[in-house]
Amino acid sequence: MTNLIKFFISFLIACNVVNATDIIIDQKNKTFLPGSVNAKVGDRLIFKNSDGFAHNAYSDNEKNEFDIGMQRPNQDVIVELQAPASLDIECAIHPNMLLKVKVK
Ligand SMILES: [Cu+2]
Repeated sequence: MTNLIKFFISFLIACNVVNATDIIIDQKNKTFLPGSVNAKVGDRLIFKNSDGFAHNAYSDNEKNEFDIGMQRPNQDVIVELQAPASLDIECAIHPNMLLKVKVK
């Protein structure tokens, strides 16, 4: 690999880190707020829990698979988005909760 290509790849990686956005997703009254967001690879979802009981968030999408486990009230959990995809994120404790994330 030439040095120019190496430099260019490093530059792209650096740009992605600089442009990464933290997207806050609250969980309140058994609802993800907001209920749908647009994001890009490298962005971070910051899950908050404003309810007085535990929540969860998980994704079965093969490119962005995660399960944050038992999330206690007022606990923050961070998930970095790995690949372009349309995600349906659900709470294992409350099956009616749904968060749609479109990752570009
Ligand atoms: Cu929940």
